Amino acid sequence: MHYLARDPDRRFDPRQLDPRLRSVISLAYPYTAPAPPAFQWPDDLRGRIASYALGPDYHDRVLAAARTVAEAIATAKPGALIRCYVDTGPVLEREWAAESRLGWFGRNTNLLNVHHGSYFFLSEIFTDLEFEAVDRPYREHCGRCRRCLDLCPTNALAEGYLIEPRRCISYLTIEHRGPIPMELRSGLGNWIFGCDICQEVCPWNESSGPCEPELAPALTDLMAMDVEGFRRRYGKSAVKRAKRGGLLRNAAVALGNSKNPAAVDALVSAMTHDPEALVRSHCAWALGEIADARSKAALEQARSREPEQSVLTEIGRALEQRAGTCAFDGRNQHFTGDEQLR
Ligand code: B12
Repeated sequence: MHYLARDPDRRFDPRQLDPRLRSVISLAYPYTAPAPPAFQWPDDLRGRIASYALGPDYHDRVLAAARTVAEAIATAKPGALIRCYVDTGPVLEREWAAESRLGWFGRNTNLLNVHHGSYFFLSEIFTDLEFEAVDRPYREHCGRCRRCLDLCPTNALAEGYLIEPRRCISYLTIEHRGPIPMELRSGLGNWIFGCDICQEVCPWNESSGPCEPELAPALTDLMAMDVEGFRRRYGKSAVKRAKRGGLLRNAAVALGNSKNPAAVDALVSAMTHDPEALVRSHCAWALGEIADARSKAALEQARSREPEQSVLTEIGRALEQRAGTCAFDGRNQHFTGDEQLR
């Protein structure tokens, strides 16, 4: 996310963008968030997608809504300078929204308000119009609650309203390119695009009802998806940002986390045929996590024909992992040297 470090002056002061600007109008656009799914993970091999990314790409929806407001302003004040933003420009959206009293800056680092929790998008209209400022006191309602901090599986949140994005599942599954750091893979669980844990556990958030299974894609189907299939399924959704390779990488990690032997065939097939080394290497890792005779045989076979060093390294590691694993009830049992002696 190096783009965040670009143009810091413009980020902090929109007048650097255009000196005529005088006001920021902050808009909040609520979205619905289904409850954690009813399906039985890891028996049912489905991946979770953050609720903001279910349905059509929010950028289009939110920008269209902001433009409707902008047009109303333009009609009332012909000739006014008006610019709309959603996520796209160098704009600190939560800070403007907090200044506008749309909510408070929550411990999970999202903006929260008492009506919608944190399930709303932000957008802004920058304008040269001046308004009479009506200030209201800033109140925060997190109190001593620290559920989001305690329940984040990768410990991405810290005291002081801070996030370490490089540990955040949302960052890892959407923005991060390349391999998922080894020590964070298990924390991803079955999240394959974004994550809602720090929102789901927040007492201010309410779900809109049960998560239908079709909102949680079958992971083994995803592993077989080619570029065209990805474009057809996710071309109009925010999920396209992860790109096909990123999404399949995440799905492979989720399948590895499931430790469910029903994932083996799809993983072996993708490790053998997928055109992207990133996907093949994460399939190798996942096979190392699943105690099943087929995964060991497939890893050994792949080792003899894999051209990419990065994948070979993962295959080697996975085979070592398999050597320290014994099949028991179809689930992995990991031993340290001491435990094996007992
Ligand atoms: C980069 C980014 C991310 C990154 C990094 C997140 C981050 N905290 O910076 C990642 C990929 C991890 C991410 C994840 C998510 N994101 Co995001 N993300 C953004 C984006 C594009 C930029 C954020 C930014 O500028 N960061 C820069 C750094 C410098 O900010 P910072 O680390 O938070 O620190 C600064 C401020 O926060 C401030 N600050 C720190 N502490 C405090 C305390 C108080 C009281 C105040 C006033 C200020 C303050 O000072 C710091 C220095 O300036 C914004 C859109 C935008 N343009 O604003 C959306 C945005 C913040 N994301 C959004 C969403 C929905 C999410 C997710 C929920 C998506 C998901 N379900 O997976 C998760 C939530 C994860 C989390 N707990 O934050 C929404 C949030 C809506 C809301 N209600 O708050 C936004 C506003 C997009 C939008 N247009 O709606 N996101």
